[in-house]
Amino acid sequence: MFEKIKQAILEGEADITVDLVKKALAEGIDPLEILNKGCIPGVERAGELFEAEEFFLPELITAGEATKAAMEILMPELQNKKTGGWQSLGKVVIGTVEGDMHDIGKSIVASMLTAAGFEVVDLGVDVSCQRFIEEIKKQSPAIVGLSALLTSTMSKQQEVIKALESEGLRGQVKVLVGGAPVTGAWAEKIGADGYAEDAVAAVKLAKKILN
Ligand code: B1M
Repeated sequence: MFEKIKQAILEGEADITVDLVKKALAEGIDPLEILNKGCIPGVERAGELFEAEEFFLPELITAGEATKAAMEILMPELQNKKTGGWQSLGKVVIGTVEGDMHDIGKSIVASMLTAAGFEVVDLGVDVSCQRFIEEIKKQSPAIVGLSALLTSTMSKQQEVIKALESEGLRGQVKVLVGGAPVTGAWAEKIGADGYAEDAVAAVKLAKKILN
């Protein structure tokens, strides 16, 4: 089943992907397992083929769209894991930085944080530094999460941290960074409070940071 989902994503077949994901859920397979063993390997393989120039942009786009279609089914399932008597662990404002349109990983992180009990405000993609600052002032989150998927947009994470400092807000909010090109060394260099390599690590780190 996971292999079929991966293949459907690689072929950019959104409808087939959705059918397979629904079938997997009906068979009782854990939504996180479907994501981690079917969807993510599919879209990542598309990236490898794009890098190797075996895939072109339209194929990368359709693989991304098929993944997003699958996520529309899987994300509510992941969030439903939230238990009754819910009490927020803290508010998180999250977004993909300016100039960057990649939203799949950021949305997974947002959903997993929600499932873990955080109150998440997802600002979407291509979020300017100014917008982050405005939302931090408005929402007073405990954590701001900055996602970057392009080496050329990583510097925007640093820009937000600098703006938080110049606005006198840095002491009020913890900064969590992530995204494929981001590393722990980069997080340390720019003065972030933490770096997580995936959504599970992001949840652990968010809990740790707030302790
Ligand atoms: Co883009 N793209 N893309 N792309 N794309 C990459 C990132 C790339 C590595 C592909 C490649 O060449 N191998 C490459 C970047 C090279 C670089 O800068 N180092 C690349 C490029 C070049 C581009 C364009 C420039 C292509 C072009 O136009 N010529 C263009 C840029 C557009 C823009 O943003 N301005 C572009 C466009 C696109 C699509 C629109 C077609 C599509 C995105 C669709 C969408 O998101 N709606 C797309 C896709 C799908 C990819 C790849 C194949 C997959 C990304 C993805 O969704 N991965 C990607 C290759 C790759 O990453 N292997 C690639 C699955 C996802 C679950 O993982 O996003 O890493 P990821 O998120 C993980 C962790 O990183 C972490 O947790 C997530 C869950 O485990 N994480 C965080 C993420 N954010 C976090 C935040 C946190 C903590 C953890 O705290 C706040």
